[in-house]
Amino acid sequence: MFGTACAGVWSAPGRVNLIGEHTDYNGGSVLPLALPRRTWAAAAPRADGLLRLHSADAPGEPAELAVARLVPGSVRGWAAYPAGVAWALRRAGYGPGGADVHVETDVPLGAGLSSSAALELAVALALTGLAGQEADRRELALLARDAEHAFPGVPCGIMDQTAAACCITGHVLHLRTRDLALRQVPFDPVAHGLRLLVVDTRAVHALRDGAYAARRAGCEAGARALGLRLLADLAPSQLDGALGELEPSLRPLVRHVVTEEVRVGRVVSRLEAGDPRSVGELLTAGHASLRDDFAVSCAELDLAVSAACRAGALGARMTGGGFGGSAVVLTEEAAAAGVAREVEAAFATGGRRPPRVFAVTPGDGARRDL
Ligand code: GAF
Repeated sequence: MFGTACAGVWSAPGRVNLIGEHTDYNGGSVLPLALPRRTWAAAAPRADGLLRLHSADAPGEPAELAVARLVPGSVRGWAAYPAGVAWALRRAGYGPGGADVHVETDVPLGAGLSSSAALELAVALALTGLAGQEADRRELALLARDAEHAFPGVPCGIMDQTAAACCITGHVLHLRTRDLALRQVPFDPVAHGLRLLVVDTRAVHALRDGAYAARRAGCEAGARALGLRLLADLAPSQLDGALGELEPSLRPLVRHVVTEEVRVGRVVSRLEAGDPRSVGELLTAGHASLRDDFAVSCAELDLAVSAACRAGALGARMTGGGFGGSAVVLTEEAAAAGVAREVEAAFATGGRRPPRVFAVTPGDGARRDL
């Protein structure tokens, strides 16, 4: 692409969140795993301070930007993500003067599987790697999160970037977002005769970004009204009393965040006790809370979850921000093919685009490949 050999190839995965949704900007806990699907960044340093960016998914001439002149709002389209990362790294004293970067991915785009964070972390690792720097993974995740706020302008939490940076094979990442304490919790569905399926509904809803920001603002308003710094500071035993103090529109948001935090704790305990089968019911309860209280599900996600459960799955829920995107399903291995068929049949009956259903196992976080 650039007429020079690359100095290295770095990659980072997409993620699926097992449970702990819309808790990561409330100081709560999340439990993502890295997908065995990744974004790769092949890169070479440049001495002239230019960042040239090319993606296999955006054919055409590379974007060409001067790193020192990058400012929020100055880059549009997919290049805003890597440009934002270069900007955030530079402000923190990382990265080379300039670089040529080519990216490719097999993470489904726009499917709620965090292709953005995969791109950000692959590029963050590439740029620090080119400069011979070894940055702390959690710091890189925070810088990538800052980049996403400032450049594409998405007010996301810290889950996706930390998952891309810190997940390891065979585990879910238990991240406490209030202080970024993290623990790797063993999760090997295949060894237990289980399958974890992702259902990419291929539904993308236009209200996605504004509605995400509105939910976040609602949670912050709820915390303020209760005199809390973070909503996750509210103990479950205080929930009923707190709901009585809130204006009606904020009550379901607060209830979701507090009950979701309890569900995450239970899932972690059950996984640590070596009983992954029993987490299914908690996944389905989490979906009901996201659908009824947090109101971030949609017809396609509800259809995927109900069809999977009807076909005998142990549990299912939407995963990620919602309003389209993907669901995650836990099922016995023997029932997995039937569950996938039932979900596909339900979509066909409703005249919807066929969903993509695939099994996943927890993969590796960001790394250097070459
Ligand atoms: C999106 C955001 F990017 C995450 O930070 C998180 O809030 C998630 O939605 C909902 O749990 O993926």
